[in-house]
Amino acid sequence: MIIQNYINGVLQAPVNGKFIDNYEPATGKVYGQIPESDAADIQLAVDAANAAFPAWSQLGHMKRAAIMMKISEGILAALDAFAEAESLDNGKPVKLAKAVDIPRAVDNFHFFATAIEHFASESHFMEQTAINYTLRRPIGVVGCISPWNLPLYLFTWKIAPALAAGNCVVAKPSEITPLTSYLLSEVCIEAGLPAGVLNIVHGTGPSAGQAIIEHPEIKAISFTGGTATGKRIAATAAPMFKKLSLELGGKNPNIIFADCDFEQMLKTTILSSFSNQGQICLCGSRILIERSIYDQFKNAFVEKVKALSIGDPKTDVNIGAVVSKAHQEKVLSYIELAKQEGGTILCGGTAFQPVDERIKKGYFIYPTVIEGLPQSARCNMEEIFGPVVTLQAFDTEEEALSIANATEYGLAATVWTTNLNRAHRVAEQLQSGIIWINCWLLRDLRTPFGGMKSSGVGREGGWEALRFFTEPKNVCVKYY
Ligand code: TXE
Repeated sequence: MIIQNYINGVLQAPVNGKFIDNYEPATGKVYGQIPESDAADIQLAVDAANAAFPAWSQLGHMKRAAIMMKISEGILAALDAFAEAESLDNGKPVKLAKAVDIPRAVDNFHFFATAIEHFASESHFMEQTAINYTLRRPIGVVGCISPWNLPLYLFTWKIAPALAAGNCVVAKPSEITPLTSYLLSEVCIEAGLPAGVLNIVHGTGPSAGQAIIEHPEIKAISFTGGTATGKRIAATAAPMFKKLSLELGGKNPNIIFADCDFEQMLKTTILSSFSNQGQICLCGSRILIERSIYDQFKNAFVEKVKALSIGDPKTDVNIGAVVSKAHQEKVLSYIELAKQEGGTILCGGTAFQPVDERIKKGYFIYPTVIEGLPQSARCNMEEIFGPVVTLQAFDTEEEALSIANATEYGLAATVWTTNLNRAHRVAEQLQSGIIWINCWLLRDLRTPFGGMKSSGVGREGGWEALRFFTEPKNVCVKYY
């Protein structure tokens, strides 16, 4: 499978003719190649986007929405093929991609296509003097850069609002998981998206990604990825006064009070710990448990974790492969570090070595539960982004909050309690952009999505995304 760039409506090889290998994480084998694009391809994409912008921005939101609905329907019609491609590229179970990733990409286009039909701006009336109205116009050419953990899900989460608002887009998916964005370019062609409106350029972060960030005609950047990359992007883009939306890492607390609905909490905590092999920025990687139920929780949780099936993501398993050899090594090194830091491995703790010939060289890690680490341990402070969680006991609500807020991150938090007063009190004091009470990953696409502290800048979702991708302009009209 040789992937191509989608620039000016045409599938094409990179200008330099160079390609890089693409691996299947479940087998460790190269199964295809992707363009190693650089600044020359980004320039072609920016030229195409600039040329397409006047017509696309003036097409009218109803017509833009109609094309976006066709893209949504095109993904839905090929849902199985998209899900299999996502699993092949990322290592996640096909059933997860079918249930979550691809339906969400369908929804992203549907949601923002309809949202733009209801988007409105404000007016401010000055008694007997003047009326102000705020025009919200598309920015022009914008850049969208996405990571490998939820490839099509996050790619479309950025592209859809940008297009709906009337911008033209230069987008780069992660070089580790490019396949579904390539399939998306085929759907866009079939849906009749005008040439140059969306350009998908493949390649590495330092080459194609950096060229997007540095390009003076790309006026806004929406990025999801690691915090270190986010810092680098901000350092380049801020002096150019680009609009920035950064969705970065997390080290999310999952706070379990003794008065919770134990069964519901246990079932959901398995998912919030290990869905997508723990590679979701919203996973609850630090589990904080009220001391009176610590042992009860630990025993029940570890028993359930040991029962999770791991293996070929094409089959009916709970846990597939992690995304790459390098990532497998990074996660395993954190498990070694946890031992050095004095932690006890309650289950997992090693790579899974399959006997099945097809996946013998795949990148698997047993779901791992660690206890006995203080909050100050690196394994409790740094984002591991794999199937690894730590357990910590707390005695009081104040202590739970102080542990929860002790990291540099502030993306998401989960709270389990049946005490309504406590739920609201704790939610108010948690330093997180997203808080789930008695649930996890329950998403309404209209809500503001994003983190505080080192977890990012700005919010995505609903009106927030449409506001990000438009430039407000106040017009003050005096009358006599
Ligand atoms: O992500 P990167 P990596 C965390 C997680 C993971 C770590 C590193 O802890 O272990 O980050 O992962 C592009 N200019 N998350 O290295 O590098 C890159 O090509 C422009 C959390 O894989 O941040 C890709 O498209 N772009 C996270 C995207 O940035 C650049 C999801 C993300 O890659 C660039 C992924 C540059 N200089 C990792 N350098 C989450 N919050 O969901 C890289 N890129």
